[in-house]
Amino acid sequence: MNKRWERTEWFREARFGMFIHWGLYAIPARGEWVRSFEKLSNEAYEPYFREFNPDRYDPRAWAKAAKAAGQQYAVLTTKHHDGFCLFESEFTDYKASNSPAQRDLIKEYVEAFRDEGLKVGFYYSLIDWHHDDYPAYGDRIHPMRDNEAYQNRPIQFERYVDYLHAQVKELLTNYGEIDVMWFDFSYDDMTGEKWRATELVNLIRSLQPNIIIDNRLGGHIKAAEPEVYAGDFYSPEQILPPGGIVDENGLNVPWEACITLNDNWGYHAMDHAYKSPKQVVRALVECISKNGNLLLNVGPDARGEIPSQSLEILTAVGEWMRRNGESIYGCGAADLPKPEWGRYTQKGNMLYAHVLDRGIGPIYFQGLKGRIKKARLLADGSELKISMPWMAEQYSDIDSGAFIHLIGAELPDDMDT
Ligand code: JFZ
Repeated sequence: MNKRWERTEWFREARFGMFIHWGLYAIPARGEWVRSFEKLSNEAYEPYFREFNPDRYDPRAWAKAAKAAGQQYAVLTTKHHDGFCLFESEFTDYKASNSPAQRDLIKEYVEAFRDEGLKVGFYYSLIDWHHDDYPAYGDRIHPMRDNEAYQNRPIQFERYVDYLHAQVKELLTNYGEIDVMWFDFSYDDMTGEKWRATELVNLIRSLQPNIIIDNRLGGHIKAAEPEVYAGDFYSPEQILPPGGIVDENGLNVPWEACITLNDNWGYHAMDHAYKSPKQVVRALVECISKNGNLLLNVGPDARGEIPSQSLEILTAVGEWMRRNGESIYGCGAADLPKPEWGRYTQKGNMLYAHVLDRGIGPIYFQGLKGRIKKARLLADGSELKISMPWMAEQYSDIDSGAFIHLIGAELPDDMDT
């Protein structure tokens, strides 16, 4: 079995994680790209650093919310594109301990989520709009892209790459065992060895042998000679891939769709376009039905609290997961065509039928004639009569505002697992 498949075993079991985008940008409250969109200079953005004091920051509450939602791991922004570090670093003054927060926010996050039994991940931005040696020339996203004086300043990009490597070493040395390293993002010619990615990944693997890394250093996860920095899982963003993700030999590659609860990653005071719990559950089921994970994002506010709308959705999803999580954790795609009425997930010889779009009349299980040993409704354990032509009778239309209900059909032992 290849190392990637071994390393990602817990990840493919966990299936559902919490993404957390949090930093200075929570104060302007217009999303984490506010510096770029509004072309804010370091000086214009400085007041937020001087003001950042998340007095209601309680990562234990975050961890409990994630656990109650059924999420098994979390990934928190240690540094986003604005360059502000939530962690203690000897290589910069632009960090939480130098702001009015005066604390190592990452240390508290790691301890709180570990205490709740969740796996812990770090997001780290390759892009850095604050660092003096990060280029703005020819850059379509840097806040100072139109400022000639800034563009023509003498920079030493290798000095920035040294800084990047040194901070990753701090993150993976000072906080115990870390489970996920989530880099973001390579673009245009800023990719791969521009970050000295092979050297970086070799460093990471020497510090944290069991860690899994995303694919955003710029490599390609393929069977034959993947780059050292190709990563362990693909990270489709705000999309659910049409099918699963496979390598050139058609073999499954681990992947994780990262999706926002509203329309922004970082806190946005005017963004009330929240997905419903049912939409989240449907997305989760779809990911697993295609052998993928879902990393669902929350953007805490400037005081350090997850928005109440987000918490309400997570609580509702958690109730569904409490009753139906068996059809998610450790499950993957079934070797069956997608049924009209929804999606299948499968684990071993247990098939889970997620009835998402209930039509008129009975539910048909095409291709399963003679292969269903028994069927139970996961939500309450009740028996479902499966009869010719392999339809579920007595399947009352229980879609009365409840979520998707499941039919856990235990298949004959001889079915290929
Ligand atoms: C990136 C970040 O820019 C964003 O703020 C958030 O952290 C998200 C999870 O990751 O979003 C991207 C990534 C890639 C591209 C654009 C935005 N891209 O390839 O154009």
